[in-house]
Order: sequence, then C-alpha cells, then structure tokens
Amino acid sequence: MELAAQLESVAIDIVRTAGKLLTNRPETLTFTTKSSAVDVVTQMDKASEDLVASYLATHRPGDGLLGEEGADVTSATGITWIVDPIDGTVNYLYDLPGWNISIAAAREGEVLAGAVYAPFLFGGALWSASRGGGAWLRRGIDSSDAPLALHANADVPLHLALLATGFSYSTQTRIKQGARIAQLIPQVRDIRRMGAAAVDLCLVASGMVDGYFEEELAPWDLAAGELIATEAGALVTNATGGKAGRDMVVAAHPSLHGEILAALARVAGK
Ligand code: LIP
Repeated sequence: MELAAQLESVAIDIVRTAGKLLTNRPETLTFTTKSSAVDVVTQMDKASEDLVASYLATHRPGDGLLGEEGADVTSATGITWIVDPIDGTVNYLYDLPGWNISIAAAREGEVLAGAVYAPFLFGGALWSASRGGGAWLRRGIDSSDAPLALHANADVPLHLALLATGFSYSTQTRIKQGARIAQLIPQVRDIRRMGAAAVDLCLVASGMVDGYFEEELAPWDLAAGELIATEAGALVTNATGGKAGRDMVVAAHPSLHGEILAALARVAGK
C-alpha cells in the first residue's frame, strides 16, 4: 500500500479511537477560555489530544504532531500529524452534533492524508482522503457498507447556492462578518452555520452544501478538510485565489468558486 493510503488508514483509526473517548461525554464538563470569553477548551479537548499523542507514539514512532491544545512534536520521520482534537468545541460543550475529530498527515508541508469523524452526524460520519486517492464518506461508524466516493456539486449558480460559513471568536472580526453576511444572504439560496470548519469542508466534498467560506481558521481546522474537499473536486483557496489559510478559506467546485470570490470582493468593498 502506498504511503498516502497507509496514512489515511492510520488517520481513520485515530479518529475512530478518539471518537469512542469523546462520545463518553462526562456528566460535568470543565472548561477554560483561550482567545476570548467564548473561545473555550474542555478537559475532553485535552484528553483527545493526549490520546492522539499516545496513539502516534505507539503506532507511528518518530512522527511529528501539531495540535490545537499545545502538542508540538518535531518529526524525525518527515511525517507530521496536524490534529484538532475537538473541532466545534462549542457544539461539544452544548451537546450539539457537528463536533468532530480532524487529523491530517503532512510531509514537507503537503497534506498526504486526512480523516474527519463526526460521531453524531448521520449515525456517525467518517470522511477521509489520501492525496490522489479520492475522498470518501463512511456513514454509520459500524456499518459494513462500502465507503461513498465524494464529489462537490458542479454547475450551481451563486443565487441557488447553499453556503456554509463560520464566525470568529473575536468580537471585532464578528462585526465585519455580520455586515458581510447581511450583504450576502440576498444573493444566495441560504447560509448554514454548522460550528465546525472541518465538517463544513466535508459537506462541500459531499455535495451537502455547495460552498464554504471562513477566515481565521487555524492549520488544524483546515488540514484534513481541505484535502477531502480537494479530492472531491472542489477548489480551496484564499479570497484572491491563492493558498487557503488564516486570511480566508473559500471551498467550492470550480464552476461556483469564482462567483463566491467575486461576491466576497463586492461586499468587502462596501
Ligand atoms: C471552530 C471552527 C469553526 C469556527 C469556530 C471555531 P474549534 O474551531 O471549526 O468553523 O467558526 O469559530 O474556530 O475552536 O471549535 O476547534
């Protein structure tokens, strides 16, 4: 099995293992705050990241790890894992679906494989991809059904597009985002706010939304979902068509992607 496929298989096992831990939600969730009063981290975010670190030390000794909750291990093998131990932490805190574990494996800055597991979506939705190997969805974590090959929706005009987005933990950024959404809503079918970037990107890959945009994403929000969306035929860039990152992520099939960039540019100028 070639390396990217091997890493995809490891990523799937990791998110499944962390998912089992996280679905045993404790009666009492304790949390602290990070960048703002609404940017929370629970004991389960840290427990999930610790589990991933321990799994890799056992099964992938020498690999690096970069995690949202502080894991920072330099790679000795050339492979570095990028993990959001709970993406959509606020959803987890409120016991809402959509929270997920998102992990990707990268070599020399290029993501080779990734997996996103949302235990409370569709009976347990597990998305995965390997570079050049396509994007896949397993629905029902214990299902023996073959994984579904994913394709982003093509030929959807902006005025009929269902777009996902998200909002920053920063009040200042939210003021700008609120003004932008007010301008965009009349131009599209509708907006969905799932509360988890990795799932938003996987929904683009699955054709369950037509496009997604959000700024201020961290590498761990983006890494796995970007590969999954790309392998499903979506274009994932920043607001000017360059590399997606903290400044902006826009994901959609090429037939819609340019219209979203243009719409964002129009409202940015107002
Ligand atoms: C979240 C993202 C979401 C964004 C939230 C937050 P976290 O990540 O998945 O898209 O809108 O503000 O950044 O903090 O739950 O890992």
